[in-house]
Amino acid sequence: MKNSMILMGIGVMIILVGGFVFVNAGSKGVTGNVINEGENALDGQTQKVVLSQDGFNYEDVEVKAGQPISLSADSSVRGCLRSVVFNFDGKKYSKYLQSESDVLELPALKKGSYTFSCTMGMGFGKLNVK
Ligand SMILES: [Cu+2]
Repeated sequence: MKNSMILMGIGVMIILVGGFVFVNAGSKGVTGNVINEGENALDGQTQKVVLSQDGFNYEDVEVKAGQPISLSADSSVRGCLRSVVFNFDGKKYSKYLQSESDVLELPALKKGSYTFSCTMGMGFGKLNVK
């Protein structure tokens, strides 16, 4: 009798824990950082943008307006260009993107063309927001 109660308790626990994990995983797919490439990004989602180097500068990148940006740099970006700085309305956003997994979070932007550079002001790039 006692054993079956314990077993039932364990069963309920497993269902609760399982349900929690399931719900958690489910919500992750909806509200987490669902990342899409540029134009395919859906409303409210973070867009992933990967910087590349082009000569002494950055290749221009294009993003959608009104959605936060998650920016990283691929292996073509070398030296001081791995340290980027953006200036939006007098607010600075800067990070040293040491590896390809380092990310600089940028806010949602209005349409326009924004210039950015390495923190030394040597290499430049254009962020086109459409
Ligand atoms: Cu530089």
